[in-house]
Amino acid sequence: MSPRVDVPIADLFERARAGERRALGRLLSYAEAGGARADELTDLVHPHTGGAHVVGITGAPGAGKSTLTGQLVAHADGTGMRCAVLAVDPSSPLSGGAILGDRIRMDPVVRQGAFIRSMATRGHGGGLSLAVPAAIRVLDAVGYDRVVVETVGVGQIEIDVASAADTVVVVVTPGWGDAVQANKAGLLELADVLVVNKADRPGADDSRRDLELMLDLTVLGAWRPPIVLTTATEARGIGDLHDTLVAHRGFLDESGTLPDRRRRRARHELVTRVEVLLARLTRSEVATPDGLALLDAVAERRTTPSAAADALLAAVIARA
Ligand SMILES: Nc1nc2c(ncn2[C@@H]2O[C@H](COP(=O)(O)OP(=O)(O)OP(=O)(O)O)[C@@H](O)[C@H]2O)c(=O)[nH]1
Ligand SMILES: [Mg+2]
Repeated sequence: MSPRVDVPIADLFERARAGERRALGRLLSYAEAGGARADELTDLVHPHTGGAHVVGITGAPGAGKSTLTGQLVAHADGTGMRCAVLAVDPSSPLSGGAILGDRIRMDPVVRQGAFIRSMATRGHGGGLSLAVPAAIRVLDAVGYDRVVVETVGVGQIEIDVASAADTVVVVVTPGWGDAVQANKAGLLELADVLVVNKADRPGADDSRRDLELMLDLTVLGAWRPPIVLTTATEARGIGDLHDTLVAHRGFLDESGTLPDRRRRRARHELVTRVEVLLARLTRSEVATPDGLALLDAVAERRTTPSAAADALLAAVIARA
């Protein structure tokens, strides 16, 4: 039994850039685990990022996101585009089952030799909110042309992924309910491209019309999200979707929107980082003798919660 050698991150990065998948896998584990190693990694790869087109794919559970992702990556690969997939599931702990399910549905991805990685709730404070952008950055830096991030359309992680993506694809299925739900959840506001998947089922054209109506009622910028009909299981509409993604990327470049998006991404990531940092410092400060004294003072009503919070914040800032 040989002890696990601690390879420097810079060496792993060089090996990953040269196409070594195991090295890339280790880097992603560091990104996922967070902490000092993840920060070191982020600092190392940051100058090498910006080349990949980051595509977020979201939508209700079971809408066909993984099947669609598989087909999309297979198609892109056929055009000579190298893709990596990050499958993010905030609802389940990482299990063999989840990975296996994704791998089967993304069979075309695996067959093409594209890189696929699953991420679940495991991770550091702030968890996926920091781990996802960190992992995207690694995949970008090692030279993938397109990084596809699949997430289930619920909750905060959606906002995180949308902020990290250049292009956000929202997937709905035929039936009025799905489009309305997506609208209510605020997903339509995030969308750059809308997909009605399972177009083999009745009602796909109705869904398209419903979405057009919702878009008519939305204040849009220079880009009106195109609506693409797909049947992922039969690889139909995939070429259209691919072309639409390429067109959106072109729009971002030509309209000068890309720097705005990247600034928005930086803002979101920085704010999240500081929030996570402050939360950690606050929890440790409250466990110090001074912190405990503050808790007693509030509990015994010798001071007010807001005065105690101000005192705690001052102590955290003094220590930071
Ligand atoms: N009829 C039909 N079924 C589809 C289509 N696309 C996907 N499915 C099926 O829908 C089911 C869910 O597909 P997935 O690709 O796992 O959907 P998902 O959105 O990734 O699901 P979660 O990640 O669990 O949220 C599977 O049984 C697919 O075979 C389609 O275009 N038509
Ligand atoms: Mg899926």
